[in-house]
Amino acid sequence: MQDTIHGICRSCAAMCPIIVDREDGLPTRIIGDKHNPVYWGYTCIKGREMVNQVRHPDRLFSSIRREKDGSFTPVSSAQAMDEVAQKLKRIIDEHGPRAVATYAGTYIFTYPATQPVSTAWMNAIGSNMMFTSNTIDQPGKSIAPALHGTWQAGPQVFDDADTWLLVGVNPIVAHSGGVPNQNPAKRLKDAVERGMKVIVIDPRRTECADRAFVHLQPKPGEDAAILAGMIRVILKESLFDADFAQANVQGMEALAQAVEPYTPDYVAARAQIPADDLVLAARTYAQAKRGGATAGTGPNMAPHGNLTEYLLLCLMSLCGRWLKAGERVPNPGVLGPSFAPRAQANAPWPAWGYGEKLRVRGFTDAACGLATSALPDEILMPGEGQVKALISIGGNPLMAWPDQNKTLKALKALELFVCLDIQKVHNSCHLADYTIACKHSLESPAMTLPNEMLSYFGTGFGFSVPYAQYAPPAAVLPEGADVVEEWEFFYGIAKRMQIALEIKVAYSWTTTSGEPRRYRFDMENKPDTDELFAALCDGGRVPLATVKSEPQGRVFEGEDVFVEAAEAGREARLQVGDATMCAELTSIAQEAQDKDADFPFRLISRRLHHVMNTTGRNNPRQMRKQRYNPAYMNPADLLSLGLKDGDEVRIASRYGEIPGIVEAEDGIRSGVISMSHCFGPDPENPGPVREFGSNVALLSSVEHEVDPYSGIPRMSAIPVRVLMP
Ligand SMILES: Nc1nc2c(c(=O)[nH]1)N[C@H]1C(S)=C(S)[C@@H](COP(=O)(O)OP(=O)(O)OC[C@H]3O[C@@H](n4cnc5c(=O)[nH]c(N)nc54)[C@H](O)[C@@H]3O)O[C@H]1N2
Ligand SMILES: Nc1nc2c(c(=O)[nH]1)N[C@H]1C(S)=C(S)[C@@H](COP(=O)(O)OP(=O)(O)OC[C@H]3O[C@@H](n4cnc5c(=O)[nH]c(N)nc54)[C@H](O)[C@@H]3O)O[C@H]1N2
Ligand code: SF4
Ligand SMILES: [Mo]
Repeated sequence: MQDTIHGICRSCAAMCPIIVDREDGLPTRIIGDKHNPVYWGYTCIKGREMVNQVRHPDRLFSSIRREKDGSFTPVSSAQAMDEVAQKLKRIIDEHGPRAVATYAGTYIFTYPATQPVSTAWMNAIGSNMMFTSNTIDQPGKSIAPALHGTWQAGPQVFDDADTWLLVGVNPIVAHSGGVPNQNPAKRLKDAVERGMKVIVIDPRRTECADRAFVHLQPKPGEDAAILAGMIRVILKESLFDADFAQANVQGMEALAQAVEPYTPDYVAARAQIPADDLVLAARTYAQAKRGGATAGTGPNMAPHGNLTEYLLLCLMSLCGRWLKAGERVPNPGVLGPSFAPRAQANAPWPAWGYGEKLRVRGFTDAACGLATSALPDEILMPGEGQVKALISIGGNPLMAWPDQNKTLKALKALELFVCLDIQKVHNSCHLADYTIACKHSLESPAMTLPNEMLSYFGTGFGFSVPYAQYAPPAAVLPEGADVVEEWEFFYGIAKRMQIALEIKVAYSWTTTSGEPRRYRFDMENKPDTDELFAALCDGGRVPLATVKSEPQGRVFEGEDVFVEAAEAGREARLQVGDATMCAELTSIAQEAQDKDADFPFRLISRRLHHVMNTTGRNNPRQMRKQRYNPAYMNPADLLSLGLKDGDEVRIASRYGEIPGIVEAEDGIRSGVISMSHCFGPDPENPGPVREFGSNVALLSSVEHEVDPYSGIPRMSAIPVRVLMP
């Protein structure tokens, strides 16, 4: 039987609405929904190719256990949970709950129930050792607001802004934010056509830079200096919003002092950009009426990521880029709670130095979470508190974590390693004692709550209109399939360990005041995913049932909500002169400029359109142009090294060396190599670079050049040299 239903793509955080053609319940074609008012029919190859992912030969429809000889045996999910629960109990009895850690990777975000239930389970066993990919991604996005404070009413939105600053973020390819992730290419094009002046800071002429009014193409890793330079121009020329600053901002003198060394000429020389362009960027940003600013993975993975994110917030606050009293609230909430904010600051809060203490390199819990880069050493280092068991949830530690050699050693040292995955590819699952076969995103209900809550993550994230969608499963399972949702695994092992689960904090509850909410699980009768969705949406502005009744998704307008004036006597201010950040600015201005002379190139991070980190690499249709991750370089650099497209080189940093296949890309500045992550062969079973690509994580060290709070190592702007094979 053929039919067509509405669905939600969950291959990335954009959560595009899709139309799924099916044959007997099995997807045969996925296209965008051109009638959707927010996405206008957008999809990408990663989403459309899910038709080849649900029944891919690598797909797991049964959990697997790795035997002592390295072979794999299929086991039922019930048996896998029995055995895992038993082993966990023993580990906790012998070593205490801290010996158990979780790592949440990419595929936790689009599954609303996973994070609350896995956290409830960790709370129940008494372990704080919860790690996520956030601390190897954009940890500055969580650290900076803690140091600066937040604006209750949120930022001005992209839709009516006349300037927008994108720093090392490329939403046209990544659909991650910066430009809201609903059809970002069209959004950016339309905005420029209506007069928006886009400013891009990126060493590469990206798809977004093609639309820029000013494109600063700096030496990588100089973003903090560039933003300090822009702030200095704005302060010197009095281009800031004096009324807003007077009422809501503190620390202006400290900031002015810290940016003083960053004259246009100094920044131009450091970052190797024209001084006039820097001044133009500063004036363009400050003189526009409305605007926003977003940084992405590029600067967050380069040194000084927290500072870059912090200076962006300072720039926003100096220019009053926040919603003011009396303005209409663009998104008053749909599945999440009603949002009726005031035009006032929330004071800064501690960014680090509390909660769980790690045994390595002095890390504590922090606004971004625990340092994932320290987890391998927490596993390898003997002594009290040593981590013995790790559960990876929709992640791929072996391919994604910095310093692959150490990661490999650590994963092999575990007493119990469990991966929750949909497929078994040449990756972490090969090392896992149990791989729990999970439902594909098309096989379970979906809703857009995570994307809605993303607006709290940064400027240019989430929905700027009250849009929502709920979709029932869009693909049936084959007969005999034994797959679980990630949250069901945690429920299952909790039940076997005879512990009760309770959700105490859910991201969708955090903005409500009054009585704290709780969701206590019935440990006898398992709830279903829809019941959990209902609990997470409890208190939402629009009932989940209403959203369910419109399966194609829509904008749920209600009565207009306006930002209210600040409470009388409100004292909280946005802090632009944080002492740690100002001291970091001062020290950057003093650092030697020639310390990397032996490493003349800088290797930077990038996303590839056709794959999502490691996901998609086993689909020949997604890899039809290239099977590997090219080392993209400026054509003149290739010429001067005597290289041509397709030649193999070696790329060496201070900490490691990888092979690379070079390819010319006109838009890359000279001296830069742009290369994507999550490639490379199984390190224990090396294969040809033209087949597997190479793993750039081998170029980073988790011991040197790491951020003191998030632990993120230098994963972009890495000093490297090019060697002939
Ligand atoms: N050097 C360097 N390192 C990096 C980066 C970089 O730019 N440079 N980027 C960093 C960033 S931003 C991130 S977020 C991390 C990514 O780090 P991870 O999240 O650890 O890596 P992924 O490859 O995204 O892992 C996804 C895994 O989930 C599986 N999967 C796919 N779909 C599903 C599903 O629906 N359910 C479940 N349960 N599993 C599924 C895939 O098979 C795969 O094994 O890597 C980081 N590492
Ligand atoms: N197609 C696709 N989409 C994805 C992913 C994917 O793998 N493929 N991954 C997803 C994930 S996990 C994430 S976190 C997001 C990330 O989303 P983004 O942060 O937008 O990631 P990129 O597209 O790599 O954009 C980062 C940009 O930073 C630039 N850059 C690198 N180093 C520097 C630097 O030192 N300074 C400056 N100014 N720029 C620099 C790079 O040239 C690149 O253009 O994307 C998500 N979306
Ligand atoms: S942008 Fe993301 S959500 Fe949209 S179709 Fe592509 S993978 Fe799916
Ligand atoms: Mo990421």
